[in-house]
Amino acid sequence: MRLRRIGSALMAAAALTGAVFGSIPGALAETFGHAEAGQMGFQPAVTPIAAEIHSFHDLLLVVITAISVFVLGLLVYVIWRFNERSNPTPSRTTHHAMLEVAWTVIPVLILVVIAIPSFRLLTHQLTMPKADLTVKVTGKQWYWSYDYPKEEGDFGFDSIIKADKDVDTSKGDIRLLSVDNEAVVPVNKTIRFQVTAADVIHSFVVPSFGIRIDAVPGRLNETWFKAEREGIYYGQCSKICGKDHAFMPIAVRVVSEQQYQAWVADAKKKFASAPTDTTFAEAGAAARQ
Ligand SMILES: [Cu+2]
Repeated sequence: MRLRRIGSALMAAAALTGAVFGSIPGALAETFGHAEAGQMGFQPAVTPIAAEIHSFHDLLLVVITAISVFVLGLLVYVIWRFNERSNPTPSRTTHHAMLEVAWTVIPVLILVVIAIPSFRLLTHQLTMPKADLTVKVTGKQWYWSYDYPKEEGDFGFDSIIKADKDVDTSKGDIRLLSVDNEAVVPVNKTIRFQVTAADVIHSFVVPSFGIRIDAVPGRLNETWFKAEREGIYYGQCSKICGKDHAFMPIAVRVVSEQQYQAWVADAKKKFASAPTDTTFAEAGAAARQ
C-alpha cells in the first residue's frame, strides 16, 4: 500500500517535471519575442548584441557558481576540521605572506577576466553603426508613439495596449502585450531608435533585441539593434511612470524588406490624417531645439 503510494507520487513528480521541462525544447525551436510559461533562461536573442549579453551572462554564471561553491567548501571544511572538538589547541599563526598575495591577486585576475568581455560588450552597445532607418520613440503616460523620418514618408502613430475584449489569441494576440499599432522595421537592417518622453521618465526595453534605454523628457537618447529574425518582439516600460506603467507594452514587428515597404506605403495613408497628439508635437519641437 505504502509502496504504491510512493510509486504514484514518483510518477506524478515525473509527469510534473515532464510538463515543465518537456515543453521547453519545443518552445525554444521557434523564436518567441515574449515571456513563455515554463520558460527557463532568457528569451532567444535575435540581435548580435542580445547574443553577446547572453554569452556574457553565461560566463558570469560559471564564475559566480565556481566562487560560491569554493567559498561554501572552505566554510564547510573549517567547520568540520577546526571546531573545538577536532582541533582543541589552535595554531597561533596570524600572517601568511603567500596566502595574502594569493587572495589579492586571484580575485584581481577574476575581475580582469570579467572586465574584458564586459567592456567589449559596452563598446559594441554604445558604438552606433551607420543606421539604415531611424525611428523616434516617445514615451507617454501611458503608451508609446513612433515617428518615422521624412525618407519613409514622415508619419507617426500612437501604440496603445489592446483592451482585453480586443485581444484575439487565435490571431496571436497576447494579453497585456499586444498593441493596436506595432512599430514595424525591416529584418537585417541597422535600426536606430531615438528615445524621448513627453511627460515623465519611461524606459524602452525589448529583451530579444538586448536594448534598454531611458526615455527622458527634454532629452533624446538613442540605441540601435539589428534584428536577424523576422517576428514580433515585445517589451515593457521599465521605469515606474505612474498608474498605468504596467499597461504600456512595446511591440516591434520585424519583417522582410518587401513587407516593410508595403507597410510603409499603407501607414503613410493610414496615419496621414491622424498625427500623434499635440503633447507629442510640443515635446518633439522642444527636443529638436
Ligand atoms: Cu512608462
